[in-house]
Amino acid sequence: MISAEKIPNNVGLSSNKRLQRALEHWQPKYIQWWKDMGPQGFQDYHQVYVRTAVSVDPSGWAHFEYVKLPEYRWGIFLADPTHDRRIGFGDFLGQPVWQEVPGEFRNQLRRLIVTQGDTEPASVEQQRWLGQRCPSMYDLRNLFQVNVEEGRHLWAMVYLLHSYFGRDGRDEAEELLARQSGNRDKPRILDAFNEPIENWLDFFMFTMFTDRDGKSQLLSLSESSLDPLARTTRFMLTEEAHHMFVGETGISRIIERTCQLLEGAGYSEDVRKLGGIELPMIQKFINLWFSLSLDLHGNEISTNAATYFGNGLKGRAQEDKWTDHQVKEAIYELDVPADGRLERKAIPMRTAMNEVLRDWYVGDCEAGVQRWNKIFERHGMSDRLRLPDRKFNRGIGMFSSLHFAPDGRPLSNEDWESRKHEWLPSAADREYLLSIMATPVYEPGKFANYIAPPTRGVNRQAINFEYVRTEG
Ligand code: BYC
Repeated sequence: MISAEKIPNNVGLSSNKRLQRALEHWQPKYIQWWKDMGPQGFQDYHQVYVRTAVSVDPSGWAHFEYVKLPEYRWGIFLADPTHDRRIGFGDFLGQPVWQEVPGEFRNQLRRLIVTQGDTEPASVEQQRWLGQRCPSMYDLRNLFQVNVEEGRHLWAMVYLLHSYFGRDGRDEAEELLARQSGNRDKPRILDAFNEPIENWLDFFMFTMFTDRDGKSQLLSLSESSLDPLARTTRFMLTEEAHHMFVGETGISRIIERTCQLLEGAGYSEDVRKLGGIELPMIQKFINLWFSLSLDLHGNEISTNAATYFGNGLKGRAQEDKWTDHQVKEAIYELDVPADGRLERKAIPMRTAMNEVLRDWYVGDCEAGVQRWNKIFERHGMSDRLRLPDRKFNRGIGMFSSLHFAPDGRPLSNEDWESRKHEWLPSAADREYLLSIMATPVYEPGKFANYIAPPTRGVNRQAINFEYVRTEG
């Protein structure tokens, strides 16, 4: 039975019979999906200390308790409405925002919501085996926190589909549980969400870089003229921040530990011999997940993006920081491959909206990498990590048929094939990572050898708090 107690919400669920009926049909399928495709081995006998959103005010969205994962209360929340909110960009600038979906934009909005929704369960599927290889109980709990919140983000998109898209929306909601990450016949929509995440270096890089694409896409959707979409995504951003924290601090702790191991051995030892993760390996995983996440922003030149902007469906991150919100005349300059060279070209900015968002994203990633580099400074080491050039290893967009080194130098096919494992993880790298993660660390307060403990625990609990309890 669907109830406000089981599904905390601020969308008037108890008085909305139509939505209740739709969710009553969908929810059992969701739970079945969670059991089949969610965290493997942690469904029945474990209680996890997680945060549950029970309202959108500061005291309500971080309510901590022990929960059995399938009993998590996935809620539906919209950020508080803005009084007299007006459309902030595009051709309808200044008009009141929409509380219903305009017929002429129905397909475009559905596509955006389905694409966003598809990524959420995909990430849970990608991460489902990680609990078996976790570096500590603290990290195990953070993994599950991220997983349940991605589940809630799926609920957020399903709420929109059920409430505003009628029968089509119901069908799409079912399909969101039918596609599967990495499945040959029914893959997830966007490429990065079909990549395996089999070790914790992948996981931390994914939450650093791919969740940050989540942030940039959610920022741009939170500008939408469709007010329920804007309010839903605005609230999702509060949770997304924690996911990026998990990624950024996870990598910080690996770097910290590597520096400690190097120091302890007088900088002469091979870090692998000490059971740590060497810096070139960390760089390779940056190269991989940054480039995959750049792809998630779509083609550099995109009429889809121009249409979304013109129609007011998807804006820019922090649209109010721009002065021109219509962008009818503005141009954008970018390097376009032509006859084996790059040529500077000016294109209408509306068609470059994916690239504009990518610029914002690259800046946000760059700041994160600089924070990592501070760790080397503190240790008095000259090593530095860096983002690869944005043309490197691209699978989507105008550079996808060409090859470039991480510094942006063009490469022939042969050079690329012979050198790519200098820059991207090889099978041997992955094998090594699995070997040091083969034995999970489940003892409170203990950490795997390759990662330093965090500086503090969750919700002011101690680092050695029992974040995951096994039922007796
Ligand atoms: N993989 O004109 P274009 C998150 C396709 S992450 C495969 O550039 P558009 C999260 C495209 O579908 C954020 N295909 O497309 C993070 C199109 O195909 P068709 C997720 C791709 O629409 C961690 C064609 O190429 N949210 O939340 O302007 C954990 C032409 O491309 C890809 C969103 O993505 C790709 N990477 O841009 C959990 C927001 N890229 O129609 C969650 C909603 C492009 O020709 N989505 N294609 O067959 C969008 O805004 C847009 O769909 C995209 C693509 C920016 C993704």
